[in-house]
Amino acid sequence: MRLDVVTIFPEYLEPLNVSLVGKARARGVLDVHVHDLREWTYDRHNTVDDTPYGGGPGMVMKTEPWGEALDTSLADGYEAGAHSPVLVVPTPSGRPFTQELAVELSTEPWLLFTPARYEGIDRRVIDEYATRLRVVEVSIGDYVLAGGEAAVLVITEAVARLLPGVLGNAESHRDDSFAPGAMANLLEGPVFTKPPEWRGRAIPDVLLSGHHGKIARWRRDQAFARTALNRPDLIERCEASAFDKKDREILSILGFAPEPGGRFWRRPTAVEE
Ligand code: 6GU
Repeated sequence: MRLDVVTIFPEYLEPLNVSLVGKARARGVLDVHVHDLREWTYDRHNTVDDTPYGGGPGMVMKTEPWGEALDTSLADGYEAGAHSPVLVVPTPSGRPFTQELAVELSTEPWLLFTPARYEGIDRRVIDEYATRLRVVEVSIGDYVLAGGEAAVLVITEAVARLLPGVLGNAESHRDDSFAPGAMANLLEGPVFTKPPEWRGRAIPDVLLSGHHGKIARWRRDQAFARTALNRPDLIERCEASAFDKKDREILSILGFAPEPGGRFWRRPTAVEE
C-alpha cells in the first residue's frame, strides 16, 4: 500500500517511522511519502492560509498550495506505478472512523491524506479532486483537534495492522473489539500474565484451570460486564439472536432485559454510577 501525507508539519508524522507502521515500511508492505505543503508556496512567508469569505473567526487553507501539492503527489505516485488513489480528508465534520472503515481502507492500494490546520481547506479543493478520485472525509471522534495530523496517525495505525504480513497472523484480528462479527461486538475483557501473584493480587482461578470451555465462558462474561459498563449502546445494538442462554442470564444480572422488538435494553437503574 502507498501512503501520501501532505501537511505543514511533516515532523508530526515522525511516529510513522516507529513500531508497527515503521516495521511495515521496513518490510516493504507500506510505502510512505510525507510532503511539506509549504514546498508549494511562492511568497516570502510561505503563506498557506487566508481569511474566510463571509467573515468569521480563524483562517482557511488556500486552494493553490493544496492543488499543486496534490497534483505533484498524484503524478509521483502514478509514475511509481501506484493506482486508484483514495483521498482521505481528516475533518471533525467527516464520517466516523470505525473498524469497518479501517478494514475497507486496508484493501485500497493507495491512500492520500490531507490533514488541515486552521478552520480547514477551501471547499473547492475537495470538490475538484472528488471529480477524479474517491474522497472520504473522516472524523476520529466527537472532539475537536487542532489539526488532522494526529488523525492521520490514528487511521494509519488502524489500517496498517490489518495489512497482510504486518501482524503475526490473520487470527490476531478475529477477536478485535469492533471487528465485524466479533463476539457480537463486545469490548474485550481483562488479560493477565506472569507472575501468578503480584502485590497480593492473584490470577482468576478459572484461567489456571486448563478448562477451555469454562475459560471461554468466563471471558465472555467479563466482556459483557465491561461492555455494559462502558458501552451499553453496543449491547443495545445487537440482535437478541446473537445471545445464547448463558448470555441472557449475564445480561439480566447486568440489568438488561429483552424487548418485544428483539433487542436487549437496560432497565432504568436508581442511580447510574
Ligand atoms: Cl479528523 N480533525 C480534527 N481537526 N479534529 C477532529 C478530527 C479530525 N476527528 C475528530 N476531531
